[in-house]
Amino acid sequence: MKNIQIPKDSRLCQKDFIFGVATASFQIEGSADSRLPCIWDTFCATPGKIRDGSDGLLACDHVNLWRDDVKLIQSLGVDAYRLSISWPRVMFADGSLNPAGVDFYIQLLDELKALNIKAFVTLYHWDLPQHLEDKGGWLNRETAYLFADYADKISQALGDRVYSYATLNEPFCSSYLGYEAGIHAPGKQQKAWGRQAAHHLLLAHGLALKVLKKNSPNSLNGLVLNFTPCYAQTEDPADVAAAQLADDYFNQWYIKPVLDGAYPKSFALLSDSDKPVIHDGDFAIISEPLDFLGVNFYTRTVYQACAENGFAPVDMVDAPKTDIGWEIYPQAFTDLLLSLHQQYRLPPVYITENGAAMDDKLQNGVVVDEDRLGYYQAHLLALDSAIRQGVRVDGYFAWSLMDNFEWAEGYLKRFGIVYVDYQSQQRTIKQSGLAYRDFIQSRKSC
Ligand code: IFM
Repeated sequence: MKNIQIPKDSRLCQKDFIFGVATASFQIEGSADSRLPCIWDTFCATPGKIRDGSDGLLACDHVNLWRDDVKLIQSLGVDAYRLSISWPRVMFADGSLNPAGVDFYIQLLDELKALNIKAFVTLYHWDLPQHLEDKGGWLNRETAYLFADYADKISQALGDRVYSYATLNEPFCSSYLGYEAGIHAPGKQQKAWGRQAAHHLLLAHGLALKVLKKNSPNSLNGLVLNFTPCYAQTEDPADVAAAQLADDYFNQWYIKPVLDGAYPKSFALLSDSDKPVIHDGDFAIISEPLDFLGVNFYTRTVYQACAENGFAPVDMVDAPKTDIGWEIYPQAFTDLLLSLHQQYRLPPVYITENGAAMDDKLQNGVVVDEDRLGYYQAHLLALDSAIRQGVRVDGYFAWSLMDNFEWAEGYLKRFGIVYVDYQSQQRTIKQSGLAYRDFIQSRKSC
């Protein structure tokens, strides 16, 4: 297969449907010396935390190569580029803006604007300044207010350059993986900490969203959440209840407070010592109306009942998987969008991340990643199906523009539609990237 084929009458083929590519600051920028240290610098420097022992000091050297990278983005013919701003690059520890860091993003955004590429900017994609972690990080309520202050200052500085702001990327990962499971920075491990960090992240989102709406009323201002739909292994009521519980814990926990102003009912199952401290008025802040919801989707998880925990994931041994071990199950993408549409009054949705890690090989100057191309083909059709069934989706971003630092996996997993040779920093558009480009191009000429 060499092409992406979507029926011509699909919403995805309309010219105002936005197609883009996405990255995040710590994963591509490098030049750690020109910003303050963040929690991922510390985590990378802790032996055993990153599978290949790597770090983000150079990454894709985007801070130096950004002009070429913007040309690369332009060559893909996309409508939009989703990037994140590094909080520790644009702010000093005293809370004032760092002019050099701000200038980097201003130049980048100006270049995108000159090329008519819409900028989707995320303010927090996990790189918390280390000096804030030293004061408790997301366990400290004050961090939420400092985040709103950062949102205020940076959005004023960036003026009208930003088409869309997302406050946070995937608060599930920052809170659960970072403070409960301990497999992401800052590597803390306690259920109560995960729940408290989640609450403070949601609070930070609500506070910052209000600020963004004031400072940048013409931008689409919202939040990006990741969803891993939960399926029961069997129809046995115990397995069904287990999947439901897991869904509450991993998915609904982050969307329900934002859209309904409350945690899921299973909040009541938490022991008192695991319940987060919630102040009067928090839910009113957290449920500030969104202009858009960003949905990140990669895979699903199947659950069975488990006496100890309530739910336990089942390894789908024979299922097709990506190189990171995630099951390829596009039907879950359709199911997810339909279930969100049924459960909530959704604002317009953008698919802010979707993609696959594959074991790519650069041979004779080309990367033949038919497996990734197949993933995109199947997931775009799954998206088309959800839209045909009534879900409003206005855009789609491939994760990722290019291979980059994949968190605890280091550089071992490649998610890009562009291959990065980390020795030479040479970029090569993979077959999937060429197909994505050709599909976008064909749509424009309809
Ligand atoms: O690379 C990450 C990204 O930073 C957040 N969403 C999931 C991607 C793949 O793991």
